[in-house]
Amino acid sequence: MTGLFVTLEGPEGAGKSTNRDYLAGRLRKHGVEVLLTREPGGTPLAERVRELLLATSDEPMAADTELLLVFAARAQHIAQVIRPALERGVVVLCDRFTDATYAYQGGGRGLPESRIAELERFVQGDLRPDLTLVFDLPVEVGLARAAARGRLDRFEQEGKDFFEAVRQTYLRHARADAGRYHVIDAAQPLAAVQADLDELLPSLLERLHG
Ligand code: Z5A
Repeated sequence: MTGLFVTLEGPEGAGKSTNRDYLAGRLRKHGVEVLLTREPGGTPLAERVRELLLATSDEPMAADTELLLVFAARAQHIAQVIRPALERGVVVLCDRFTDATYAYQGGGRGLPESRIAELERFVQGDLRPDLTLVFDLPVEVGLARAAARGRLDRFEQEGKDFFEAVRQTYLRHARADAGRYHVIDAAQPLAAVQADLDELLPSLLERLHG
């Protein structure tokens, strides 16, 4: 039996973590085994790489260094956590994955998509998410939510253009593959976002048991 690999994506403050926990609760009510994880991170070693990626520093991080660190953490996460869970038939709910690399290192930093695609093939082989939920919202709304939390990390200190490019990259990828992506209006009140997730639940359960 193989599990289901579901990723949650979107710009800052889109509600990915909040809704990942909500979806996990709904699935568990149906007796489904769920594993919650995140990127960058998801294992002790990958979490250390996350710290490097998010920390502000006097030494600027080259865009290629950032890209390679993201994929180094991902290689560890896949080997230690994601593949073993999927092989056990578990539903993996992952807060960000390679779509974030296309959005942040591709759209935001301007690295060529072909370079990201090459690393994607190298690190992931044929592993791709079965479903990607894109929580979409205007950049200013997300940044306001992130700012309300206090101290900003290295990414959150980027300007509005960076985040607009991130958002547009997510939307472009979603338009190109309607079978894998599901875009959710994350600017709605939380209850409305979660009602949208409730509507998705039957098809998720069907994919799992079908
Ligand atoms: N990154 C990268 O560059 N390349 C990669 O390949 C990967 C990642 C994988 C860390 O990610 C950084 O790594 C990220 C990109 C980069 N950039 N940054 N920064 P992260 O996911 O840990 O960080 P994040 O995007 O900043 O997460 P976040 O701001 O915590 O967002 P969230 O998880 O989407 O939101 P949340 O914590 O669920 O909600 C934020 C707040 O909004 C919270 O107070 C909620 O109660 C509130 N909220 C949520 N939904 C609503 C609605 N609908 N209405 C009102 N308020 C709401």
